[in-house]
Amino acid sequence: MSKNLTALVEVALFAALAMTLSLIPDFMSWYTPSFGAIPLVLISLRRGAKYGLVAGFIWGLLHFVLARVYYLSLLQVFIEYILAFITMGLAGYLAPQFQKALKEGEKIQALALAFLAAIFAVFVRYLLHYIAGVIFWSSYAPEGVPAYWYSFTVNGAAGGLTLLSVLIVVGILVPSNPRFFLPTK
Ligand code: 218
Repeated sequence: MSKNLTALVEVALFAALAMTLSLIPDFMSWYTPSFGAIPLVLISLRRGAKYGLVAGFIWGLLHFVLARVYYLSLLQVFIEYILAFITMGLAGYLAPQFQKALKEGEKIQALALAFLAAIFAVFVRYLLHYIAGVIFWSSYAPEGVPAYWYSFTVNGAAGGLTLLSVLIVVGILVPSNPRFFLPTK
């Protein structure tokens, strides 16, 4: 298989894995972490931003296939199920520096870059959910709670827990299995 095709097959597999993890937990709560962010950051650090953004796009599209889209308006769905999921691939923009550090045995620097990539991607994604929360989800806020605060608590909790789960896995995988992040083809 050509390098391109190998990377694309991986992207499809990791997007599918992300969607599978998105089904946990199976009850509705906007406070829960998005475990699908874990494979998304991993494939982005392995293959770079171009493939990471494609993986994020597929992950978002799979929500439509499985009828897991919460629809309030067209713009809300575009922001939260297309844009927000694509942005998880932004982690891949640090992949070249991260992989260079790994190859040169700069373990601490590599880990720091991987963490930074994860923080950046999760932050941008949940910033989009925060903005959508203020604009579109304010009617779900409890009596007397302002929209900006309601959205901050919901998306801050979910974003924080999502980031924590990604950092734990990245923190284990980078030192223990650096070769995952250095594809040979
Ligand atoms: C305050 C609030 N409630 C709900 C949402 C919708 N939201 C939040 C996080 C993640 C996702 C994507 C599917 O997992 C969605 C639709 C919000 N933005 N704000």
